[in-house]
Parts: sequence; structure tokens; C-alpha cells
Amino acid sequence: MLYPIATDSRVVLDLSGIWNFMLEDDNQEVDVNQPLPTTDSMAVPASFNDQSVASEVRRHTGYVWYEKEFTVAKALRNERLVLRFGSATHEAWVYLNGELLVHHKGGFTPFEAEMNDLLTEGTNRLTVRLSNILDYTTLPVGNYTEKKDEDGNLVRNVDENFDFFNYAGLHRPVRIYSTPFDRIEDIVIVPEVDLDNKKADVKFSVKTGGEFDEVRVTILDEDGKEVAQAAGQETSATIDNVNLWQPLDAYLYTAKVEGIKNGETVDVYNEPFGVRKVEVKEGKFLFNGEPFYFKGFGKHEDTFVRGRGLDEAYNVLDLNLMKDMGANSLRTSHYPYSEEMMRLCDREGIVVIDETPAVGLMASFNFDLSMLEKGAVDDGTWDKMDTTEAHEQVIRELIDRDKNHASVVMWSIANEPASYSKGAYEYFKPLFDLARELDPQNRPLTFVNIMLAKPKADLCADLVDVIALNRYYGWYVNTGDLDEGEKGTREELLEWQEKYPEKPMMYTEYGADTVAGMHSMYHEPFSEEYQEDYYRMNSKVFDEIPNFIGEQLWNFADFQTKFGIMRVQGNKKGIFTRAREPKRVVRYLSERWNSIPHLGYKK
Ligand code: BDP
Repeated sequence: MLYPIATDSRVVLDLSGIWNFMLEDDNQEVDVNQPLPTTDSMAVPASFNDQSVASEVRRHTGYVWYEKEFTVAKALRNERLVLRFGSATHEAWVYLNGELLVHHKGGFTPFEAEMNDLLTEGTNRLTVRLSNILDYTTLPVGNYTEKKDEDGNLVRNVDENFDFFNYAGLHRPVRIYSTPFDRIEDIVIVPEVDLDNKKADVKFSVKTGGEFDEVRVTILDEDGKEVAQAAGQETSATIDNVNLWQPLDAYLYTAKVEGIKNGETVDVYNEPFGVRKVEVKEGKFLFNGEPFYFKGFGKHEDTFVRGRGLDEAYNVLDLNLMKDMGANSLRTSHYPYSEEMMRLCDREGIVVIDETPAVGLMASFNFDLSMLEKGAVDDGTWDKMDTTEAHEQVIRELIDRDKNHASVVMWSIANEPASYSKGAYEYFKPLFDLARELDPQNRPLTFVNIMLAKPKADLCADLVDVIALNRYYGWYVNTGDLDEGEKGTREELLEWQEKYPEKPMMYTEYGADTVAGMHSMYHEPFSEEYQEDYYRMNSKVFDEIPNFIGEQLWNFADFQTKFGIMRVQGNKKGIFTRAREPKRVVRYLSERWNSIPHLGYKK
């Protein structure tokens, strides 16, 4: 799916701003033919939760309504007009002037619909009903319950089966864009790099709607100079003396794609792309032929007031903080991030592990952990979960959306599923096959392995190209005992390496909750000193293991979670506070990462 941009043939209108908002009342039916009976204000894009002072809004589970009026200038109404949501969390029913225009389930991927037939002159009314319900059919997974209160009203509850607040709302821009009726619908770009000869053969596949006499592709360099041209919907062009897209040294070409009729350009679209080659080979992750070392973060889309809503200023700051520390990468834990962030990573040279929202795929922790050492555990997860359909859908939508991004070097199919439990392999095998079939660039695949699923217990590592581990030695186990934590870390990493000598491995999470401003002489958990000691211990072991190709810590910043006795105003594993103030460990990590080259650290 193409990102909406303005070109010589396209206009983009932004519906961001103040919308009307209300919670749905189960006892009062909403008539979509009438304006919503509310004048409460809600800003878009943003989560609704933290914009209100009422706790029933912040904690509302169920349905909410948004509405906005808009007008489309006459001059545009003869064009094809598409209404597009960057995301709507988690399920949306969209009405235009009282008619259902589009429905979409899944809170982190875009969707759109042609709106010409329902559009009127003058004022149009756009109404959106949203659900934030998560259950065993959705991703993420929620434990959903309903009960009646004393007055007989239905009370819904989602107990998040994951460790972040269930923010919801119109999180990303809502836009209208125009195209001619004969239009470019999609572009697939596959650069094949010949590193020895500094050349790239770039394949293009252009999907169109309507009719053109000719489709033309022109490749422009960063100065806007033409470097190659090709014609046809399935075509290719060669770039000589190619500028590679390298970590922290991004080079973006633009594919200018034109649909031509009677000698005139009817539609034009500009898609940025980078030329780079990633491969997994002999225990290494090769980036343009050289071993890459991931340094960076798992994070969240999480800011004050906006919640999970798009905030481009925070995105820019976050990447600047990362670059300043010598980091080069992030994982979009635990859901697809905004398209704006993906484009920013392309431009800044930040390497991305792109993750689906498959988090919470675990029945419960209530089983005998010692069983895991023996293998063959069944905790019931894969009978309980009914997420296959949602999982397939989101793999399709994510790859469709992000397939051309140079920054994306690997897909993460899930975070911390019960990969030790009977049925896990059978659940994941078809999903990995699907992702391999869909990705035109054949990127490596992984899923993020939970600490319970050590080499003897895990059933799914055969499916991955890179072993991605979330480990908390010295925090959730060996709490406060970094000597034991170090032993556990070393022992397990060596075990993985021995079992899968060909597969590189990395940490996608490790961290310790740390209260900013808390200090201690005595290695006390939660102190800033302990966080630093914890990271120093881990670094030492990482450097001993040849196939260990990256460290992405948990978490970039403190973030909001549900209530729980382990969380005080959320998760405090950030190395920055939620306000992006550094904790003590930032200095140590900056020194370490600035001294580790992005390429060629582990030969
Ligand atoms: C891991 C999860 C992550 C949590 C983290 C933690 O992947 O979402 O926030 O642990 O406990 O299990 O801090």
C-alpha cells in the first residue's frame, strides 16, 4: 500500500485536529444518520485515554465514537478520492454521511477506501466507531471478560496479556488523497546488488488501476539527477557506481513512477528506496557483505498525553538520542510503528527489525517451570488461542506496507510466544512460510524468544534465521545477584551457539527497572547504579560469544503499562525516563556503543 503523498497528479488533505468524541453507551443506540450527540473534543492523531480527566474515559473498555465534518473543494471532486487511516486501534467502522464506507480490524496497520460515491457537495460528516476490545482472536492478545454491575449495565474488561497500556483511538493521521482514475496503485522495488562491481539491478513491479499506454520508471539520485530509466509494469534498471544504503549512512534513491496516456503523464508517484544487501550466513548477519552488529533498542510508541498517537517531534528526538549514543537499530516492539517513523528510519539510516503485533500468545505462567527443562510441555496456549487469522492478516498487511523500506532488514513474527508449548511449531510454521512467500526482498525472519524457552525447551528456533532472545538474568531471575546472572547468561548463550552454530543470535531485550534518581552503594535493584552494573555484566559476556551479533536493550524509555504490583506508573526499564531524561547508564552505553563499529565488530 502506497503512503499518501502530494505529487503533480495528487493532492493530500489532512483531517488531523479536533474531532467530536464520546464513549458508547450500551443503553443508547447511535443513529449514524444524525450528528453524534456530543461536543466533547478529542485531538487526532492521539490516544483518547490521556486527553481526558475522567477515569471512565481513560480506562474505558468497549466502543467509542469520533466524528468530524469536512469539505472537499469542487476542483477536486472529479478526481478519485480515497479516505485513508494510518491506523485505528483496534477495530473501526467508518461511516461517511451515515453510510458504512469501510471496516477494518487490527490497530496498527493502515486501511483506505474510495469515497467518491458517498461524497456530497458542502459539508460531509465522517463518523468512526472504534473498539478497543482485545481477546483470544486478536493481536495483541487480551483476556476479555464481561459482567453486569448492580444496575444491570454491562461492564467489559480487557486484562492486557502484555506489558504495555492498551492505548486506543485514532493514533495516526486520517487523510484524504486524490488520484486520477487511471492511477498507480502499488510499486514493488527489489534491488539486487552486485557488491564487487558496485552495481545494482533494480526490479520494479507496478500495479495500476484504470488504463495507461505506458508505465515509466525513472530513478533519481539524492540530487534529483536521473540515473536510469525503464519502461513497463514489470521492468528493471541498472544503477552503476551505486551509492549503498548503509547503517547510519543512508542513501535514498527515488523511483519516479509515471502512468502515461496519449503522451501525457496522467499519474505520478515518487517512492524512496535504498540499495543494500542483507544476508544471514555462517553465524553472521551480513550488511552489504560485512558483519553487522546491532546496537540499540526495543521501544514503544508511548509519550505523555498523546499515548500511542503519532508524535513526530518525539520520533526525531528519539532517533537523535540513539545516534548520539552510537546506536544503529531498533525493533518495533510490539507492533508495527507509524509509516512516518519507518520513513524517518530510512532517511536516518536506522536499521529496523519490523515486528507484528503478535504479543501475548501465552496461556499463563501457571505451570510447573521445571517441566521446561525436560521439554514436551503443554500449557494449553495453542488450544486456547484463536489468532491464526489475525496473524496471517497482519503479516500480509505489514509486508505489504513496509516491503520497500531500506531500513527494514528482518521481520519479527511474534514477541515471546509460548514457543515451548506443544503445538507451537505447528502454529508458526505456516506463518513463517507465508512471510517468506510474501516478502519480495526475502528478508531474514525471526520471532522473539522468551526466557522460559531455553534451547532444550524451545520448539521453534528451527524456523528462524536469527535467534532473538529476551533475557533477564540479574533481574527477573538472580535478582540483585549479577555474579549468578553472569553465569546464567554465559551458560545459555554457549548452549544456543552449540546447538545452532550457523545461526547468529542477539538480545532483543535485556534490562532492569530503574527509578530515576534512586542511588545506592550496595548494588540495589532499582537504583541507577544497579542498572549500569547490570549492563556492564551483560556486555562482558556478549563480547565473549562469536555468534552474538547484537544487543537491543529494554527499554529505550520508561513507558505506561496497566496497573500491577510490579509497575509504578508503568515500566521503569527505560535508560531514559518517559520525558527522555538520561539515567546514569546512558553515559556507559554511549561510550561502549560509540567504540563499537556498526560493521566488522565480530569478524
Ligand atoms: C518482556 C516483554 C516486554 C516487557 C518486558 C518487561 O517482551 O514487553 O515489558 O519483558 O518485563 O517479557 O519489562
